Amino acid sequence: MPPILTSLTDDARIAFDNLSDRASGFVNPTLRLGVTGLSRAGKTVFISSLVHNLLNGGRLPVFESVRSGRVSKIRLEPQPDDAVPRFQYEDHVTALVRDRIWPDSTRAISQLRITLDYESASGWNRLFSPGRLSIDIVDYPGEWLLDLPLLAQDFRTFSNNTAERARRGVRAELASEWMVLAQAVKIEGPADEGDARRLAEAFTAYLKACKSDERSLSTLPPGAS
Ligand SMILES: Nc1nc2c(ncn2[C@@H]2O[C@H](COP(=O)(O)OP(=O)(O)OP(=O)(O)O)[C@@H](O)[C@H]2O)c(=O)[nH]1
Ligand SMILES: [Mg+2]
Repeated sequence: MPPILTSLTDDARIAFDNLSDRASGFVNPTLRLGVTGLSRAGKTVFISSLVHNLLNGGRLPVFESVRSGRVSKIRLEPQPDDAVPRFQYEDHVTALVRDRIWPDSTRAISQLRITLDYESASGWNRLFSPGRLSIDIVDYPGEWLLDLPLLAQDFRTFSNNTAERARRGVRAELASEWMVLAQAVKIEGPADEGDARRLAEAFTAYLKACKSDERSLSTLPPGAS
């Protein structure tokens, strides 16, 4: 069979399969939705709030299919990846709605599956069974975004950049203890575990100070935890 005909036949077969799958209710497409933004951008609050509104019939004026009543059922389902923890939606909502506290900064990736039953906007598709869409929403620590530029740096470049930044502006004040220790270390002398530990602790304290500083220093390298 010539290739064009083969592909036409394949397309027709796939279309037929889709149609019959759809008719028998087997089609359950899945969307994976990553919510991205720097640390403290509001990802965790946004996901908790969106899911809470979807599950409880909240006002979502720009979500046309919900507003027009085409979405008939919305529920949480077990998220499909065993290797990824579940987004602790219930804990976040309890903290936000009952305890009135904001979530802690996210420490690890997590995922939540929400499944919607809907009626298609197209009259033709409405002839078949209702549509069903699963959305896997992924939350992760915004801090990870700042690690991406590290891929392009070797350790020496990273160290030089970090030391240079620590000498400038507000950071100079917060980094002073680490800088004093670092300058006192005899680089040519024998390696000393005690020195290494003290330097690591001072560097961590500097990063933590940047993080909690009200002047909000957001572009931190890894190591604050
Ligand atoms: N007023 C108001 N403040 C918000 C809202 N969403 C987030 N915030 C504030 O922004 C902070 C960060 O929100 P999170 O949702 O934890 O931010 P995140 O993007 O998940 O941050 P990481 O987990 O560190 O990546 C909260 O602690 C609140 O102070 C909102 O809808 N309204
Ligand atoms: Mg978060």
